Amino acid sequence: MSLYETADKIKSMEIRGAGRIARYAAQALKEHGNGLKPSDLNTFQREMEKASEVLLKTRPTAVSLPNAVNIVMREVRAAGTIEDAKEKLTKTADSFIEDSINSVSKIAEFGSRHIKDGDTILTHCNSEAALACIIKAHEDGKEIEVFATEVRPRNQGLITIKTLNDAGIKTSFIVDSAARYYMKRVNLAITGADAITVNGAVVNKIGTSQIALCAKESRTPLIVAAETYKFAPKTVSGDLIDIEERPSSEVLDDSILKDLKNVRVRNPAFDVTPAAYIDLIITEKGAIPPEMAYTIIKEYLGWKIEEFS
Ligand code: RUB
Repeated sequence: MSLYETADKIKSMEIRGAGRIARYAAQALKEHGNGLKPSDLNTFQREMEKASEVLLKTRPTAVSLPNAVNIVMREVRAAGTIEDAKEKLTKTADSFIEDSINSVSKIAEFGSRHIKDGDTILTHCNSEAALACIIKAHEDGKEIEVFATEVRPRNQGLITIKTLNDAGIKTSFIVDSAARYYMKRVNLAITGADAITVNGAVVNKIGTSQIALCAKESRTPLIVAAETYKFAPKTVSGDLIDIEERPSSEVLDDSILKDLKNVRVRNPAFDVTPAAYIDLIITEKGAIPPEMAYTIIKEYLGWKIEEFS
């Protein structure tokens, strides 16, 4: 698949979910770079910067995308020759993809420890990391039950219930607005993340913050499962996470909307849950309280004050 095809598929959400987006971006950069036949290193590096821009423009919120691109491009920028650049590009992209897959397994292991026999868990959207924890707990022999939301307007909940069904986990499928109704029956909520800020706020699928509010009200713990590359270094120097607003046609058919002259459809794809509503963030390095987000950014994402001020 060409870099442009990957970019189109990320934009149309055929490739979606923060972890998958990051892995596909790394793979696209690798294949694109190896296919280039530049006359000199500068041209190669310039072409790779352009390719990075194409990927970065696809979706604005999941910070795993710029983090993956930066991890790979750091090596391309530091290379001394074209051969060196291609070798480093291949090596870094491959190891990013491998680490990403291993991270999900590690998160599953850590996450499963926080799930008890008899737990009823609510999950929202379709998160590979969150589902890995739930499936691992089931594989560890714990008797668990899941409530999965529908996730309007793109219905990612359908992918979630299929995965849970195939894993043999008893699941109830509910509309998004039923989250509070069922929260009293749930004793744990687990979601993924598209971005985590320096102050421990979690950006995830729209509706996550409402679920967090209901969870807090009924004293149900909320766990976020997220690889370290979902933490956002730029939030250290005050940058906000851009919240993607998607087309109105995802929510309401244009044929209906065209007669409603005073109506505008709003379709934000993500929202922000403050740290105070989150009990634990499970990363591949271990479980941390949201207040420790800065430590992850500093220790694992190579944040340096000079680079970001
Ligand atoms: C997906 C979403 C997921 C996170 C984490 O949104 O909000 O919860 O990306 O997923 P979209 P993962 O469907 O709009 O991409 O754990 O798989 O990275």
